[in-house]
Amino acid sequence: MKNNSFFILFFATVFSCTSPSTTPAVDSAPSSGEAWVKAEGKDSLLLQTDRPPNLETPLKYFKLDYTPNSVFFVRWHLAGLPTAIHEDTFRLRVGGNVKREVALSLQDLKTKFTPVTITALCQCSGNSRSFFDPRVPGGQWKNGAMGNARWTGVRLKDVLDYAGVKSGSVDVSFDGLDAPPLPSTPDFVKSLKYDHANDGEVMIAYEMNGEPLPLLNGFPLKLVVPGWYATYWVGMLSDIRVLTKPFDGFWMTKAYKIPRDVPDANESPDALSTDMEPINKMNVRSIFVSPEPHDAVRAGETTAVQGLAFDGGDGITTVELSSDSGKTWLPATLGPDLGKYSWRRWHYNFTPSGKGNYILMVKATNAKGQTQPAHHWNRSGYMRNEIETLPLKAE
Ligand SMILES: Nc1nc2c(c(=O)[nH]1)N[C@H]1C(S)=C(S)[C@@H](COP(=O)(O)O)O[C@H]1N2
Ligand SMILES: [Mo]
Repeated sequence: MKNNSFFILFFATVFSCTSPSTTPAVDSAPSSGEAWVKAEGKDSLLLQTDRPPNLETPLKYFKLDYTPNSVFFVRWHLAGLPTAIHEDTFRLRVGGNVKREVALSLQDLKTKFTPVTITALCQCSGNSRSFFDPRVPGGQWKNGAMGNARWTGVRLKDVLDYAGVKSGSVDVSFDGLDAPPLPSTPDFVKSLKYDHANDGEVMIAYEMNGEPLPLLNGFPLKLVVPGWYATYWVGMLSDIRVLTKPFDGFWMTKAYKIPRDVPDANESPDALSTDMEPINKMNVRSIFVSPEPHDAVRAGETTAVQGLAFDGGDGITTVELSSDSGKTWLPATLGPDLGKYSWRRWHYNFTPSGKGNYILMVKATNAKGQTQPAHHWNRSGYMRNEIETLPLKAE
């Protein structure tokens, strides 16, 4: 039995501007104005909200290929979270347009189906929203609303086959054990088109980086939708329904909508789109991880710059940097390819010729030739992928 509490403030220490005490492998000082929180089962994370728990991963952990479970970001919409889930009595129900409704125990999932493992980036649609200009409402995440992990579990397709999907199926919906605190708030339920759900890649994970999922990341089961934004990665997954009509729940029809057929959902504040569709595949993006903005570097000496690049699964082919406002671009060295749904680390040696202020820019391109816009904005602060800049001071 997992018996963790979600009421972070009663069980955790919130502290401002002090260094976290854990994980010495990658160190850097927290910036001013940040609140750190140590939730049950987690090391220190950046606090967004405590009820429901929304916690951000500090940038320094992105120097690692895989994001440790102890510092993996946390994002819940509804404050009604179970404080304990019993492994023995938990059941995953599959119903709707199927030949037989089934209720699977964790043991059933681990023994009746072939296990699969995939490395995939789990990125919140609102990652980096705090950098939008003009500012937009919503969780003011920096770059830490994402993490890269090895997910182990079973193919959703195998579970659907086991229940025997009947003809006429169009959508599949996914619900978790979290519940609205008030009946007026709609329950968090997401859906995928049946063909997507049945593609053999979408999976039900019971392990993350070789361990059971932390309760705060959706123990005991999380839907993994490789290449798609994390809003579809339903945690504490308990109910799957195969539907003969398009799913019309709030979290698909009202929330998480983007302008239809607009590259990167990039819109102008003066001309908002009226034709909207549900958010879906991740776009091409790259970020700086180290040094951090305004860090001092040495004039005439080489600074090792590193960061991350990722997309929705077509694969990053090049990452380039510019130190002259985008007039010329030079390639970065790509790190190991951990799979097409993983992020890819990159390295670049930068030598400032003399003292003064520098601004580096980074952009990635994928196998489809898709790259990043110079400016990016939309009203919801989703899918940020503007070419990022890093200000540095050479001394
Ligand atoms: N049951 C449930 N699953 C959920 C959510 C939620 O509120 N409830 N939030 C989604 C969103 S928007 C994100 S970004 C990811 C976050 O996953 P994490 O908490 O493991 O980081 O969970 C997704 N799955
Ligand atoms: Mo999210």
